[in-house]
Amino acid sequence: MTKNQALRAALSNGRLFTAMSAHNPLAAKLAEEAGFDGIWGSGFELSASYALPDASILSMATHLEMMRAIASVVSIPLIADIDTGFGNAVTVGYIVPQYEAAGASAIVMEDKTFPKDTSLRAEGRQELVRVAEFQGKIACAIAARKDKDFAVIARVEALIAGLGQEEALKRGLAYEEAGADAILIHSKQQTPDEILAFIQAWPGKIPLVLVPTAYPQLTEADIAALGKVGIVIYGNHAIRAAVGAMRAVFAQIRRDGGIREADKTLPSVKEIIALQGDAHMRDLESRFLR
Ligand code: SPV
Ligand code: MG
Repeated sequence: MTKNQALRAALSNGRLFTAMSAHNPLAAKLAEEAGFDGIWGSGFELSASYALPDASILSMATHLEMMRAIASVVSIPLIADIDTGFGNAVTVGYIVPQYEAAGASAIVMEDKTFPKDTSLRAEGRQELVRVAEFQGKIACAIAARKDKDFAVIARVEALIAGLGQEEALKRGLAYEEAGADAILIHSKQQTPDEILAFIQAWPGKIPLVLVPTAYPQLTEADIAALGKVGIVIYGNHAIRAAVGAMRAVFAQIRRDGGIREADKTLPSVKEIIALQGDAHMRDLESRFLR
Protein backbone atom coordinates (compact mmCIF):
# COMPACT_ATOMS: atom_id res chain seq x y z
CA MET A 1 0.00 0.00 0.00
CA THR A 2 1.35 3.48 -0.85
CA LYS A 3 1.37 6.25 1.75
CA ASN A 4 -1.44 7.98 -0.17
CA GLN A 5 -3.51 4.78 -0.12
CA ALA A 6 -2.91 4.38 3.63
CA LEU A 7 -4.24 7.87 4.30
CA ARG A 8 -7.13 7.40 1.86
CA ALA A 9 -8.08 4.14 3.62
CA ALA A 10 -8.11 5.99 6.93
CA LEU A 11 -10.80 8.29 5.59
CA SER A 12 -13.15 5.39 4.97
CA ASN A 13 -12.27 2.50 7.31
CA GLY A 14 -13.88 3.95 10.43
CA ARG A 15 -10.67 3.74 12.47
CA LEU A 16 -9.34 7.02 13.89
CA PHE A 17 -6.06 8.08 12.21
CA THR A 18 -3.67 9.95 14.52
CA ALA A 19 -1.28 12.58 13.13
CA MET A 20 1.47 14.25 15.16
CA SER A 21 2.89 17.63 14.24
CA ALA A 22 6.47 18.01 13.07
CA HIS A 23 8.60 21.00 12.14
CA ASN A 24 11.57 19.02 10.86
CA PRO A 25 12.48 15.48 9.81
CA LEU A 26 13.87 14.53 13.22
CA ALA A 27 10.56 15.37 14.93
CA ALA A 28 8.74 13.39 12.24
CA LYS A 29 10.98 10.36 12.82
CA LEU A 30 10.31 10.51 16.56
CA ALA A 31 6.54 10.71 15.89
CA GLU A 32 6.75 7.63 13.67
CA GLU A 33 8.83 5.83 16.31
CA ALA A 34 6.18 6.67 18.94
CA GLY A 35 3.48 4.97 16.85
CA PHE A 36 1.49 7.81 15.28
CA ASP A 37 -0.24 6.92 12.02
CA GLY A 38 0.88 10.06 10.19
CA ILE A 39 2.66 13.40 10.34
CA TRP A 40 1.08 16.85 10.39
CA GLY A 41 3.30 19.27 8.45
CA SER A 42 2.30 22.17 10.66
CA GLY A 43 2.68 25.76 9.48
CA PHE A 44 2.46 26.94 13.08
CA GLU A 45 5.36 24.71 14.13
CA LEU A 46 7.54 25.58 11.17
CA SER A 47 6.93 29.31 11.75
CA ALA A 48 7.68 28.89 15.45
CA SER A 49 10.88 27.02 14.65
CA TYR A 50 12.00 30.13 12.74
CA ALA A 51 10.82 32.26 15.73
CA LEU A 52 8.31 33.93 13.40
CA PRO A 53 4.54 34.37 13.62
CA ASP A 54 2.29 31.86 11.81
CA ALA A 55 0.89 34.62 9.60
CA SER A 56 1.87 33.87 5.96
CA ILE A 57 5.37 35.18 6.62
CA LEU A 58 7.38 32.09 5.71
CA SER A 59 7.35 31.44 1.98
CA MET A 60 5.65 28.50 0.30
CA ALA A 61 9.09 27.32 -0.85
CA THR A 62 10.34 27.12 2.75
CA HIS A 63 7.34 25.03 3.82
CA LEU A 64 7.46 22.85 0.70
CA GLU A 65 11.15 22.03 1.17
CA MET A 66 10.52 21.04 4.78
CA MET A 67 7.67 18.77 3.65
CA ARG A 68 10.02 17.13 1.14
CA ALA A 69 12.65 16.61 3.83
CA ILE A 70 10.09 15.15 6.25
CA ALA A 71 8.47 12.83 3.70
CA SER A 72 11.86 11.45 2.73
CA VAL A 73 12.64 10.11 6.22
CA VAL A 74 9.33 8.58 7.33
CA SER A 75 7.25 5.72 5.97
CA ILE A 76 3.92 7.05 7.31
CA PRO A 77 1.71 9.56 5.41
CA LEU A 78 2.38 13.30 5.64
CA ILE A 79 -0.53 15.76 5.75
CA ALA A 80 0.78 19.13 4.57
CA ASP A 81 -0.67 22.29 6.07
CA ILE A 82 -0.79 24.70 3.12
CA ASP A 83 -2.56 27.47 5.07
CA THR A 84 -4.73 29.45 2.63
CA GLY A 85 -3.07 27.90 -0.43
CA PHE A 86 -0.65 30.86 -0.69
CA GLY A 87 -2.96 32.76 -3.05
CA ASN A 88 -6.04 32.16 -5.17
CA ALA A 89 -7.39 29.11 -7.03
CA VAL A 90 -4.81 29.54 -9.79
CA THR A 91 -1.97 29.48 -7.24
CA VAL A 92 -3.45 26.30 -5.77
CA GLY A 93 -3.42 24.70 -9.22
CA TYR A 94 0.35 25.18 -9.35
CA ILE A 95 1.28 24.26 -5.80
CA VAL A 96 -0.73 21.06 -5.29
CA PRO A 97 1.38 19.05 -7.78
CA GLN A 98 4.49 20.36 -6.04
CA TYR A 99 3.31 19.14 -2.63
CA GLU A 100 2.36 15.80 -4.19
CA ALA A 101 5.79 15.50 -5.82
CA ALA A 102 7.41 16.41 -2.48
CA GLY A 103 5.86 13.26 -0.98
CA ALA A 104 2.84 14.63 0.90
CA SER A 105 -0.24 12.40 0.91
CA ALA A 106 -2.72 15.19 1.61
CA ILE A 107 -3.04 18.92 1.87
CA VAL A 108 -5.17 20.86 4.32
CA MET A 109 -6.26 24.25 2.98
CA GLU A 110 -8.15 26.79 5.11
CA ASP A 111 -10.86 29.24 4.02
CA LYS A 112 -9.16 32.37 5.39
CA THR A 113 -7.92 35.37 3.45
CA PHE A 114 -4.24 35.69 2.53
CA PRO A 115 -2.22 36.77 4.46
CA LYS A 116 -3.67 34.68 7.28
CA ASP A 117 -3.38 35.01 11.01
CA THR A 118 -2.92 31.94 13.17
CA SER A 119 -6.16 30.46 14.50
CA LEU A 120 -5.43 30.16 18.21
CA ARG A 121 -4.03 33.67 18.74
CA ALA A 122 -6.14 35.76 21.11
CA GLU A 123 -7.92 38.50 19.13
CA GLY A 124 -6.32 37.31 15.88
CA ARG A 125 -7.49 38.70 12.52
CA GLN A 126 -9.81 35.98 11.24
CA GLU A 127 -11.30 36.88 7.88
CA LEU A 128 -12.81 34.30 5.54
CA VAL A 129 -12.97 34.26 1.75
CA ARG A 130 -16.31 33.93 -0.07
CA VAL A 131 -17.73 30.39 -0.16
CA ALA A 132 -17.72 30.30 -3.99
CA GLU A 133 -14.10 31.44 -4.09
CA PHE A 134 -13.04 28.67 -1.71
CA GLN A 135 -15.08 26.09 -3.62
CA GLY A 136 -13.02 27.11 -6.67
CA LYS A 137 -9.80 26.61 -4.73
CA ILE A 138 -10.88 23.11 -3.63
CA ALA A 139 -12.04 22.14 -7.11
CA CYS A 140 -8.73 23.36 -8.55
CA ALA A 141 -6.75 21.35 -5.96
CA ILE A 142 -8.68 18.23 -6.96
CA ALA A 143 -8.20 18.87 -10.66
CA ALA A 144 -4.47 19.42 -10.07
CA ARG A 145 -3.68 16.22 -8.14
CA LYS A 146 -2.06 13.43 -10.13
CA ASP A 147 -2.92 10.52 -7.79
CA LYS A 148 -6.62 10.19 -6.98
CA ASP A 149 -5.62 8.88 -3.52
CA PHE A 150 -3.87 12.20 -2.69
CA ALA A 151 -6.40 13.77 -0.30
CA VAL A 152 -7.67 17.34 -0.39
CA ILE A 153 -8.90 18.38 3.05
CA ALA A 154 -10.88 21.63 3.34
CA ARG A 155 -10.58 23.51 6.61
CA VAL A 156 -13.52 25.51 7.92
CA GLU A 157 -12.52 28.51 10.04
CA ALA A 158 -16.03 29.85 10.66
CA LEU A 159 -16.01 28.85 14.35
CA ILE A 160 -12.54 30.38 14.77
CA ALA A 161 -13.86 33.60 13.18
CA GLY A 162 -16.86 33.59 15.56
CA LEU A 163 -19.41 33.19 12.77
CA GLY A 164 -21.35 30.38 14.46
CA GLN A 165 -22.53 26.85 13.74
CA GLU A 166 -24.86 27.67 10.87
CA GLU A 167 -22.10 29.34 8.85
CA ALA A 168 -19.67 26.52 9.73
CA LEU A 169 -22.10 23.81 8.59
CA LYS A 170 -22.98 25.74 5.42
CA ARG A 171 -19.31 26.07 4.52
CA GLY A 172 -18.54 22.43 5.33
CA LEU A 173 -21.31 21.24 3.04
CA ALA A 174 -20.32 23.66 0.28
CA TYR A 175 -16.74 22.36 0.41
CA GLU A 176 -17.96 18.75 0.32
CA GLU A 177 -20.00 19.67 -2.76
CA ALA A 178 -16.83 21.14 -4.32
CA GLY A 179 -15.16 17.72 -3.94
CA ALA A 180 -13.23 17.87 -0.65
CA ASP A 181 -12.25 14.46 0.76
CA ALA A 182 -12.69 15.56 4.39
CA ILE A 183 -13.54 18.66 6.41
CA LEU A 184 -11.23 19.96 9.11
CA ILE A 185 -13.40 21.85 11.57
CA HIS A 186 -11.36 24.02 13.90
CA SER A 187 -12.39 25.56 17.23
CA LYS A 188 -10.57 27.62 19.82
CA GLN A 189 -13.15 27.11 22.57
CA GLN A 190 -11.56 25.69 25.68
CA THR A 191 -14.22 23.02 26.11
CA PRO A 192 -15.30 20.52 23.44
CA ASP A 193 -18.94 21.77 23.45
CA GLU A 194 -18.70 23.82 20.26
CA ILE A 195 -16.96 21.06 18.31
CA LEU A 196 -19.31 18.38 19.66
CA ALA A 197 -22.33 20.45 18.58
CA PHE A 198 -20.86 20.76 15.07
CA ILE A 199 -20.13 17.03 14.86
CA GLN A 200 -23.61 16.12 16.04
CA ALA A 201 -25.20 18.42 13.46
CA TRP A 202 -22.83 17.48 10.59
CA PRO A 203 -25.03 16.06 7.82
CA GLY A 204 -22.21 15.51 5.30
CA LYS A 205 -21.01 12.16 3.99
CA ILE A 206 -17.28 12.88 4.20
CA PRO A 207 -15.34 12.47 7.48
CA LEU A 208 -14.28 15.26 9.79
CA VAL A 209 -10.80 16.14 11.02
CA LEU A 210 -10.19 17.61 14.48
CA VAL A 211 -7.28 19.55 16.02
CA PRO A 212 -8.10 19.41 19.75
CA THR A 213 -5.33 21.79 20.92
CA ALA A 214 -7.76 24.15 22.68
CA TYR A 215 -9.91 21.37 24.17
CA PRO A 216 -7.42 18.67 25.20
CA GLN A 217 -9.98 16.95 27.43
CA LEU A 218 -11.30 15.10 24.36
CA THR A 219 -9.45 11.76 24.14
CA GLU A 220 -8.99 9.57 21.08
CA ALA A 221 -11.53 7.13 22.55
CA ASP A 222 -14.08 9.98 22.88
CA ILE A 223 -13.41 11.13 19.31
CA ALA A 224 -13.60 7.61 17.87
CA ALA A 225 -16.92 7.05 19.64
CA LEU A 226 -18.43 10.03 17.78
CA GLY A 227 -18.22 8.01 14.57
CA LYS A 228 -17.84 10.93 12.15
CA VAL A 229 -14.17 11.83 12.68
CA GLY A 230 -11.50 10.22 10.47
CA ILE A 231 -8.36 12.02 11.62
CA VAL A 232 -7.17 13.68 14.84
CA ILE A 233 -4.25 16.07 14.47
CA TYR A 234 -2.04 17.03 17.41
CA GLY A 235 -1.17 20.47 16.09
CA ASN A 236 1.82 21.78 18.02
CA HIS A 237 3.01 19.21 20.52
CA ALA A 238 6.43 18.67 18.93
CA ILE A 239 7.43 22.32 19.14
CA ARG A 240 5.98 22.75 22.62
CA ALA A 241 7.81 19.65 23.83
CA ALA A 242 11.04 20.94 22.28
CA VAL A 243 10.64 24.39 23.87
CA GLY A 244 9.90 22.90 27.30
CA ALA A 245 12.83 20.47 27.15
CA MET A 246 15.35 23.03 25.86
CA ARG A 247 14.32 25.63 28.45
CA ALA A 248 14.71 23.12 31.29
CA VAL A 249 18.13 21.85 30.18
CA PHE A 250 19.52 25.30 29.31
CA ALA A 251 18.41 26.64 32.70
CA GLN A 252 19.99 23.68 34.51
CA ILE A 253 23.33 24.17 32.75
CA ARG A 254 23.34 27.88 33.68
CA ARG A 255 22.38 27.02 37.26
CA ASP A 256 25.03 24.31 37.62
CA GLY A 257 27.73 26.16 35.74
CA GLY A 258 28.42 23.09 33.61
CA ILE A 259 26.88 20.13 31.82
CA ARG A 260 27.67 17.29 34.25
CA GLU A 261 24.20 17.00 35.81
CA ALA A 262 22.20 17.87 32.68
CA ASP A 263 24.13 15.28 30.71
CA LYS A 264 22.70 12.46 32.82
CA THR A 265 19.16 13.35 31.75
CA LEU A 266 19.79 13.70 28.01
CA PRO A 267 19.65 11.14 25.18
CA SER A 268 23.18 10.01 24.39
CA VAL A 269 25.10 11.27 21.37
CA LYS A 270 24.96 7.66 20.14
CA GLU A 271 21.16 7.86 20.08
CA ILE A 272 21.28 11.02 18.00
CA ILE A 273 23.73 9.42 15.57
CA ALA A 274 21.32 6.48 15.21
CA LEU A 275 18.49 8.93 14.46
CA GLN A 276 20.68 10.49 11.78
CA GLY A 277 20.43 7.21 9.89
CA ASP A 278 23.77 5.74 10.89
CA ALA A 279 22.74 2.19 10.00
CA HIS A 280 22.18 3.18 6.37
CA MET A 281 25.51 5.00 6.18
CA ARG A 282 27.33 2.00 7.64
CA ASP A 283 25.69 -0.22 5.05
CA LEU A 284 26.87 2.08 2.23
CA GLU A 285 30.35 2.26 3.73
CA SER A 286 30.72 -1.51 3.95
CA ARG A 287 29.39 -2.11 0.44
CA PHE A 288 30.84 0.71 -1.59
CA LEU A 289 33.80 2.38 0.11
CA ARG A 290 36.76 0.78 -1.61
C1 SPV B 1 -0.93 24.32 12.50
O1 SPV B 1 -0.46 23.49 13.29
O2 SPV B 1 -0.22 25.01 11.75
C2 SPV B 1 -2.38 24.49 12.42
C3 SPV B 1 -3.20 24.15 13.58
O3 SPV B 1 -2.84 24.97 11.40
S1 SPV B 1 -3.45 25.62 14.47
O4 SPV B 1 -2.17 26.19 14.79
O5 SPV B 1 -4.22 25.26 15.65
O6 SPV B 1 -4.23 26.53 13.64
MG1 MG C 1 -1.45 25.93 10.25
